[in-house]
Amino acid sequence: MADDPPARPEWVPAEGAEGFSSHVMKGVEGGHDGMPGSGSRGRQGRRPARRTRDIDVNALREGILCGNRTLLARAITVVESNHPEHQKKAQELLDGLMEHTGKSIRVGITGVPGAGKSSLIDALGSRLLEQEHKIAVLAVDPSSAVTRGSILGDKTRMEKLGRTDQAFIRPSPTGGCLGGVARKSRETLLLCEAFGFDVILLETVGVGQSEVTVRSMVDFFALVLIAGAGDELQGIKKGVIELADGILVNKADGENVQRARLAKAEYNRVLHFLQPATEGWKTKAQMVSAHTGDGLDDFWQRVRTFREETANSGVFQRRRREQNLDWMHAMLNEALRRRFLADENVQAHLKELSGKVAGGEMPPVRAVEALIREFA
Ligand SMILES: Nc1nc2c(ncn2[C@@H]2O[C@H](COP(=O)(O)OP(=O)(O)OP(=O)(O)O)[C@@H](O)[C@H]2O)c(=O)[nH]1
Ligand SMILES: [Mg+2]
Repeated sequence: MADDPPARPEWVPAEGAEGFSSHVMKGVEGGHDGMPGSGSRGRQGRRPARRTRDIDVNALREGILCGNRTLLARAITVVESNHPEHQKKAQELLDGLMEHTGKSIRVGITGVPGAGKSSLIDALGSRLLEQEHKIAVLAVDPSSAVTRGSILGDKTRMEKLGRTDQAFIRPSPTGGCLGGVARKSRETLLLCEAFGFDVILLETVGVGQSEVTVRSMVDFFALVLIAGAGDELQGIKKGVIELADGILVNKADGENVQRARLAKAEYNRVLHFLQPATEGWKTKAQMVSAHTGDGLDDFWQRVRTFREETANSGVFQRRRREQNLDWMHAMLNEALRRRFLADENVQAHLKELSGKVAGGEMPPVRAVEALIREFA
């Protein structure tokens, strides 16, 4: 679109710090997913890529470790870049920061659009700031690659957090598909930990696969529901409830309190019959209101108890280890797949074999065997 304005931050807080979460990038139109070598960047409406030789990994590392927000934001931009050279720099940077990561509590917040996730994060985050916590909020929204996601809404719905420079809010990276977005979000999370944020809140919209992905990045996973909408309307499947360590029945204020109470009882009844998401932990539903703040202290107390109990039982550490390994395997799968499909011999035969499989002339397994022989 020739008349598109040049991409630039769509929103900066009143004080306009450069390191703020204001870099909203235009969606990516291709099919790439942010992995190295995965196709071209969308050209239109992008700022020119930062030149690779301008990226000083040591300076970024030092900057992050001494709390420089501008350099943190710059490092995240490098992590989010799809450029293979930037990717290399990003990995070098992460390598040098790993020993400083892992010390936060990672909390995922999911729920259907409009359930009040951003409002809850704003209200809860503001309370936690008063308790001397350092808060980073990351959005994980695969659809943002196309639609720019909900961050445009979030700028108004995280008003309190957005006003203070004690909190850091980062919109969802664009990535083309969930895998790309997930990698970027994970790496951004690590940068935020190295920076010193001790509470990381990840918001994701509860439709499709993104909640499973966010579950695999966090320690405590909260599901936000609203009373009276009916399970079907909320698109909530039993499987999603089974991922949750806590259910928040939000908007329990005004005339809605009674309905929220009924919903809470109903969810607690359902939870009774389900497998808990975390070994040894009993998932419960509770009422909250982002508007009045009711229930937020209770919720945070639950998160703290969860952390204490699972750390004592070793479940906390075990989950983190498993998450790291799962991540490695996911990236290994992706890298192998990419290398395989880029192989000349594979490419030479793929079309013909695909035609045979599609036409029912060859069983898929034989085609796969033939392609793997070509690769080897
Ligand atoms: N009455 C009431 N309204 C609320 C409460 N929390 C959020 N809302 C309203 O619900 C609407 C949606 O809130 P958001 O916080 O943007 O919801 P969200 O889940 O982040 O939405 P998406 O990011 O678009 O998925 C807004 O109009 C809020 O003012 C609450 O506790 N009580
Ligand atoms: Mg939101």
